[in-house]
Amino acid sequence: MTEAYMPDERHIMTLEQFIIDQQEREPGATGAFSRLLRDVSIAAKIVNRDIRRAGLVDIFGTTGEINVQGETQQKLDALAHAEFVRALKRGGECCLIGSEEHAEAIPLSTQTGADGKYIVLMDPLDGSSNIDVNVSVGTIFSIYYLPEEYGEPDLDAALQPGSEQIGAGYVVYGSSTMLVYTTGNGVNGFTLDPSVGEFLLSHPSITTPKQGQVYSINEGNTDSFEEGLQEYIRWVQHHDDESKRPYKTRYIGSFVSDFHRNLLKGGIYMYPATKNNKEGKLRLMYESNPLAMIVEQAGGRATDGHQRILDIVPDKLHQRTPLFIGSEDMVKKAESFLKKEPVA
Ligand code: P6P
Repeated sequence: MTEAYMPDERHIMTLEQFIIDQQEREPGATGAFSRLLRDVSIAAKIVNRDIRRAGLVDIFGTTGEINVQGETQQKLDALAHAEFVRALKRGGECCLIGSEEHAEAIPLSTQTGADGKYIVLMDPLDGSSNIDVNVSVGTIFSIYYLPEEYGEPDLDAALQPGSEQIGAGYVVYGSSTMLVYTTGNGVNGFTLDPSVGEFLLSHPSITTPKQGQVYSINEGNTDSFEEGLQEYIRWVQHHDDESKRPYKTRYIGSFVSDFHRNLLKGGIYMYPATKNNKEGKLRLMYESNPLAMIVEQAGGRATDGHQRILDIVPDKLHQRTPLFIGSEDMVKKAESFLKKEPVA
């Protein structure tokens, strides 16, 4: 008798199955959070499809609109925003969305009648000015509970410090498309297999090296960096075999991509206050907080140069913050220069 076909022994774990397994470890879990994550992953697949076709259909370029950030809105920014809103509205688990592409928070429950209890804050497509030149871009999302005291969700309900996030993640649309997320129990990465349309567990239990040899910053702004930061940049560029300096500079103008590389290989991403961005450029609620949760869960560190990002109490949806994020020892070293502490 011929042997039955035995599939490859590798244990193929889909994102859906992983989410269900995680849910089964949560006593009292209703499945609502799992469904919310499923809704996000569906939108990510649709945005991925749109991005991969961008060169072939008329979705390159700009909408002619200026978004709330005062930046020219790319067609794909608007498309990505619409896809995530549509998926979250259809799923019914989300009651309020905050998006880089929309000036005001978007309440969903009144429109759908659903009683979703999650708030999703997101940058639907970060780094989108890179799309026309085929450089990787990303989606970043942050998930909070709607606090008990709020009947109707409104913006105030969303303005919680990052330490209150119950989930955070990003999608990087690069040489492959990956979804990386945490719910506070470690960080896991899933790679989209386009042949089956599933995100498959490819990077279980991601941890980030305590030390790396890569620094990511726009050195075109050096003149406006505070003195301590200018000293730190000179320090990383100084030759020293023992500490493997000079470090490599890698900065591609797409935060998610720079962050993802540094997360896996070790490194530091810095966007400090500059003359043009006196509060820093990265947004607190839907860029810095979610990736700060991820990096801390992976053993890294994220501050504004002085205080933990996740401790910042927000007062505006689109507020910005200086950001130093990545390998713990590298962020601490940069902070020591910012404090103008004696350099060991
Ligand atoms: P600059 C993209 O607009 C973004 O928000 C990040 O993805 C990226 O790291 C940064 O801004 C690039 O900004 O000022 O260096 O061009």
